[in-house]
Amino acid sequence: MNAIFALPEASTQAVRVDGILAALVIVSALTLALVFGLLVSFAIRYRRGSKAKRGRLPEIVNREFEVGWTAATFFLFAFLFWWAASADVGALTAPANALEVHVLAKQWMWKTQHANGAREIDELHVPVGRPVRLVMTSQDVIHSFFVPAFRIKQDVLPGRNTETWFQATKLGVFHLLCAEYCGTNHSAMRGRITVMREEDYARWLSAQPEGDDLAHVGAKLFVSQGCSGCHASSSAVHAPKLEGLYGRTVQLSDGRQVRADDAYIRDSMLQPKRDIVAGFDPIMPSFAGLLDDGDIQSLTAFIRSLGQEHGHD
Ligand SMILES: [Cu+2]
Repeated sequence: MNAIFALPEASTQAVRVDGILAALVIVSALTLALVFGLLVSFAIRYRRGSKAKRGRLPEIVNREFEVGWTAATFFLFAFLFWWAASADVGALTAPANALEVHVLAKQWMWKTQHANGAREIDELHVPVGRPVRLVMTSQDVIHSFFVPAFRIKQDVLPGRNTETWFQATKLGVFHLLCAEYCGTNHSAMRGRITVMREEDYARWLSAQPEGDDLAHVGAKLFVSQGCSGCHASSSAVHAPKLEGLYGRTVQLSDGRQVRADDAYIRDSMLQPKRDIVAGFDPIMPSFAGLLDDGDIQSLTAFIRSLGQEHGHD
């Protein structure tokens, strides 16, 4: 019990979620008190043998009263739904200026990678007061990225990207847990999120060993996996150009339009026959089994580095 009340409220989302929870508890408690109050008072007043007046309903209970009461409660519940749903939906889309961190989950650890290439295992260092966007995927089974102090929980799935974001409001070290049963050592799949001052974070980041950043790794894969044979701008093969692709709307040959986001780029590598770009032949082979999730993250980062139409909105 004590642990619940001792849980830190360490992100903007935590403040939002706690506000909704408090409001729901208060509304529920008031409703409960009203219903039980009436129940008990009526039971006493109209008990068998009491002298209370029985018969017709009092004047106040009329049609307008019923309509008003029903409408008022309807709008109250519609408001509660909108309020809670907008907080959940808002947790999915990060602000455009968010720091980007890639998360790779596997049995049984969390691997995180910062934009400059710095890597961590079961740890994540972030600055306070800045939105951090997490782009996550799993190497094996379903995991779930759960930070109780931030009130965020997002499933991490094999074969696709999921996203969430947070903005830490307190300095300190917070638990990172896996909230989806993922095998024998599920309960041991935990990490730490360290929230630091902006300048401490910058110092920490520059002290990390120079990892190749994702886009760099992706550029090497682009050549070694043979992508450049068709997709390089100098190639003679008729294949879609990748410059400026990221974030753009793509016209497909079957008339659909899709946005070239992480999911589209991933699908195009693994299931290239699914979304054929208008004006091109379905000649690309699938890279399923040839690229692992880390490779796909790197290639996606490389494609994004080739130019972007507009930010993540
Ligand atoms: Cu897990």
